[in-house]
Amino acid sequence: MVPRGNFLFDRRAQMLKPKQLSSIQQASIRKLVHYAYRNTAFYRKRFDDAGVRPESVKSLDDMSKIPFTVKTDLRDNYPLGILAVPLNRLYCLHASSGTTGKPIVVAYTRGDLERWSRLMGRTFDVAGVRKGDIVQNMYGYGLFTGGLGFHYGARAVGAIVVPTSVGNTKRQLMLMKDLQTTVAACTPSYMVYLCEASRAEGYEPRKDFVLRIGLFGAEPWSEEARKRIEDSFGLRAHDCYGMSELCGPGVAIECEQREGLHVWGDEFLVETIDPDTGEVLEPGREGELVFTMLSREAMPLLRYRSRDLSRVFEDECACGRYHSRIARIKGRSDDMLIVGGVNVFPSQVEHVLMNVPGLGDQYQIIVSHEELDRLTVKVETAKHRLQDPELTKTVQEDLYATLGIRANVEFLEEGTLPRHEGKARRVVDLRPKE
Ligand code: DLL
Repeated sequence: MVPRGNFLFDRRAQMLKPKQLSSIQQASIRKLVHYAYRNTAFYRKRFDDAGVRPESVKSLDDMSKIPFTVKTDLRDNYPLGILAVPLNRLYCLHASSGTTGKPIVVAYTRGDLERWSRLMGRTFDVAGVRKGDIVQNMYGYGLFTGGLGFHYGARAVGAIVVPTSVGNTKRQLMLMKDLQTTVAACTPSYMVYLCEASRAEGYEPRKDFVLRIGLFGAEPWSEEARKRIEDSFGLRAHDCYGMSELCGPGVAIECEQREGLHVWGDEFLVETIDPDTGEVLEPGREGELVFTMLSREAMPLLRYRSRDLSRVFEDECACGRYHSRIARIKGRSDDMLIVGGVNVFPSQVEHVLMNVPGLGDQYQIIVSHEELDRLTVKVETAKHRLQDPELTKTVQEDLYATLGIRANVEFLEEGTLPRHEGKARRVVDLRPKE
């Protein structure tokens, strides 16, 4: 039996009051702006070009004076162009999982690594992981921040970490049963796949496994996927958010209320902007999240445009924490498909498909162009329903109601579509590139 109780790792930071949070942020932002200006040629030039003196940023009200940093700034300064410390102060490097071109390299000093471990410790703690829990860490170990990030978090709270990394599904399931794993950490799409794979391997997930907590993130997922995972395994699933540029996972986590993800306000400032105009939006309005990491040493990042779309809310959470929350990520603005002029997020398609009884968990979205843009949704179902006109009609109508465009629907036999071990790639865009 796992020991329970009010452990509260890093309690003081978790329970900071609004006034304390805002005074930390006010003091940190002034320090950070000077630090970045003094120690990086990149920010010195960025500020000078914008005609902003570091001393003019006196408080949070002056945030909008600070120019944005974007992904291409990091690419253009590959590999270590925004470094604010000499090389001999670095402890570790990671890199983003970019699919095209050069990756983004992220550098950590010893202090940065300690801070990241502490943030991950809070992530585990908030989700209820305790000393004695057995954590099967199925995020990829390597350049990707998922594997080591979750490893450090498990170590921080004193849980037992099993570093299985990605893949080898049969062995994952065997160890999950034999070691009596209590915490699963992986991408939500892989966990959905584990539901299917465990049954195919003859396991009865609720009987054979004793999972009680899931830490899922690194990609958008839906409430319906959460329900499928929870119903299959009888665990409680928490959404975890982060990105390589901001240290990795550990930026935001759902508490037991699961009404948004708390962003640790003593380390991150979060704003929402209109992705087209850059205008700062009021809390509650949907837009692109922009992050400033307040005490990063190796690689300061000011007002970093995440491309992730969400909302920020600052009202009190029933859990008693005052760190503001972001809503579940809707998707990345650069993952948004424009099909015949209509905006389509892959997460909306998942939401529809997972609500139709009789469909499998795996799907693919194909966009093609034959005179007009065409959207085809391929989804797996049972053999006897492959030609079911009623099912086709239901899926088409539900997709139309949600997306506002007509989609072709193709049913495929179970086991046909590719399975993913890390981040799922659901979209195939066959349109000619301009
Ligand atoms: O995915 C870090 C991470 C690892 C987060 C494990 C959570 C768990 P990157 O590979 O740099 O880092 O990808 C960052 O993934 O900008 C989002 O678009 C997406 N993402 C991350 N977490 C979530 C989430 C890691 N909970 C990019 N929901 C981010 C939706 C997410 N999208």
